[in-house]
Amino acid sequence: MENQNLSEVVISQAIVSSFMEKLNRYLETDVAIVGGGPSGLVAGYYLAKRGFKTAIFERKLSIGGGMWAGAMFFNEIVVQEMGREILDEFDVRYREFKPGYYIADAVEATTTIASKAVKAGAVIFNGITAEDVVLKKVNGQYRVCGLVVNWTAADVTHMMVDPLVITAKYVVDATGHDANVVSTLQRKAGIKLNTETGCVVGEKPLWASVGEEDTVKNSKEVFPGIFVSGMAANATCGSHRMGPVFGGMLMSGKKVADEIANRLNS
Ligand code: 48F
Repeated sequence: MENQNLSEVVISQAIVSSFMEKLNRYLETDVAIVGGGPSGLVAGYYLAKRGFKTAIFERKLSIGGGMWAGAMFFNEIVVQEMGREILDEFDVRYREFKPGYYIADAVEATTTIASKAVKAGAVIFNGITAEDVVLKKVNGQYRVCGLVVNWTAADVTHMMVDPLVITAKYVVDATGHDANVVSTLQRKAGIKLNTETGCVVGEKPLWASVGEEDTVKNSKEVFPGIFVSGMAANATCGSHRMGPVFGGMLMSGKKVADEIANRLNS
């Protein structure tokens, strides 16, 4: 076979035009999810599968958040009975370790869940950080209406570069332990959140069973237009971390997707 005479210009044109077309398409979206960890990816999958225009913004190059490394780099994850239906839905292989405790390869779980989310139609923008939200008065009430995003590279190097805006009917804070988006919203706007104290309560020390139950319970709309999921839900509402057990994370993403889908359909 003859060597293809490659044009560097065509290669660059393909990337630039294709990315711009994608970004343009998602400047207005149904749901903007911040964080491509397990809860964000699962939420993205269920929303996209239902036909909603869904974008996931991940500040790192790699998606998967805390799921790649299992625990202390032992790259296996534990999923309890509660999350087994999600492993089945995504075709992640697992085996029973003890009754009610399932073990899966962390890399298979991460790559398979991410792949299914993308194939369902969720578009992932990696290397992009959500630095703020769009907050407007709609019918006399403040509401989150989108995200303010910038290249992570600009953020890390503290370059003064103005951001772009993604408008969204709903935003999901799936940023993990820091609950970055909701914390920024509260700090800047001083608004009252739907939590016990009206503020971001903060994460409590590790308690696996309570943390796992709560992460699903706490996955909800905490201010008009913004939901929290996964560890961000517990950090926002003041519950425990749970360590390397992932059923709650996965179910939390599904719950948020179900609730947003109901709102968008009503
Ligand atoms: O931390 P992460 O995996 O969140 P999660 O989905 O899952 C938590 C578990 O991994 C684990 C646990 C389970 O037992 O406790 O920690 O709740 O993923 C959060 C993702 O959000 C990204 C971050 O890089 C990570 O991939 N992220 C955080 N802040 C931003 C962000 C931001 N401002 N903009 C974009 N991405």
